Amino acid sequence: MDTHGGVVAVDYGPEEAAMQAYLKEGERRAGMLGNRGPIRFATDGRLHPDILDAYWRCGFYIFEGVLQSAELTDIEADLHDILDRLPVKRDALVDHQGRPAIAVDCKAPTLLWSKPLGDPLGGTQLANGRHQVKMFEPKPRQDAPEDVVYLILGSLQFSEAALRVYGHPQLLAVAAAVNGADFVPFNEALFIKEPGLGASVAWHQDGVTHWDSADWHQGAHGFNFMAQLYGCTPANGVWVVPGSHKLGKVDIRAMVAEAGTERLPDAVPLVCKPGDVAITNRQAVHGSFANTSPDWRVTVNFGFHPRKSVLGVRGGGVHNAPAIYDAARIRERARVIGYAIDARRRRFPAETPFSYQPHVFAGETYCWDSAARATMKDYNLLDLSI
Ligand SMILES: O=C(O)CCC(=O)C(=O)O
Repeated sequence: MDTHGGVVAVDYGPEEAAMQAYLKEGERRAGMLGNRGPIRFATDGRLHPDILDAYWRCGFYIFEGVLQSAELTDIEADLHDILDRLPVKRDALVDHQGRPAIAVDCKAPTLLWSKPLGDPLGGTQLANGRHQVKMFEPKPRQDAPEDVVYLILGSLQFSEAALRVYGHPQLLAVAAAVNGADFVPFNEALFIKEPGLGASVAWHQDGVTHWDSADWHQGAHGFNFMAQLYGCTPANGVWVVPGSHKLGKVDIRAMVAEAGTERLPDAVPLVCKPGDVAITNRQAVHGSFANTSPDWRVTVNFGFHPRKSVLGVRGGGVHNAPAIYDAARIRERARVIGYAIDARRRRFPAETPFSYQPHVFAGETYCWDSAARATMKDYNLLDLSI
């Protein structure tokens, strides 16, 4: 499998020239935002206030050089294993070697499929109708598969390398700085954008529960970390409308109508090298285009919420069954943070592990062993989806 490049046999057709100009101009504007650099802490040990300021100003920040090459190699090995075990086609039960395919025995939603270069969500009522406008769907090459997997949910049950990223001490320190020390999980996923095949994710704002809350705020629906295995470019990466996380629920249909194009003029791309990790506010207007470029984009995606946004809230319906998220549910789902920290400690013993305040206060310790592994099957039935 060649995951480092390939032949571009496709482009945006009649939109190609405008698209190329947009990608270039977006990258130029992204470079002017002042919201990227290594994770830095002030002398008091807190996340550097300049980082927090830039994150809250823009709605996203790119942490450079977070994952080192050994970790990227681990993630790539797991990715190859996952890709090798995918069902041969949508609804198939076996992989290309005739083995039971990955995830076919899962109860929770896991593999999400799309037509190659398609937009499976835009303009539909899926996921609460949040993807208001359908994106342009370039024509795939003739020998393209009928469907491709573009998103894998509950991904930590399929990749210990991704689980270890989830336990990264500096990223968890960022989560505590943004959401409070008692931050809680959201969900985890792998976004896979194969060159010439990868689907678009239509413009949207995440979040369902708090748009009309009296105590709504710019961080009410949490954030996602987006760790990049191969880096990402304007052509294959996520785009964000800076500052849009502060606006409340936005009429994306009107934005596109006003622009006369889905190439939203204020949006900018996340541009990352391998090992960079973006943090993106879920309330920001964001999306990604079909990947007609020659480059793979694989994102290890995982989100966290402020506990206050989750406790006692009726959530779900998008990622799993609706339910009221009580303290027991949160505690059960946050086990995975404990497992991730321990899994990471075993692989990277020289690092100081993150100390997750709710576990420390409750006197809970977690051990990543075979019994813990067994509990990960369908763990995402308990995602905290707000
Ligand atoms: O990775 C992508 O293309 C989309 C990511 C996204 O929409 C999200 O994390 O909410």
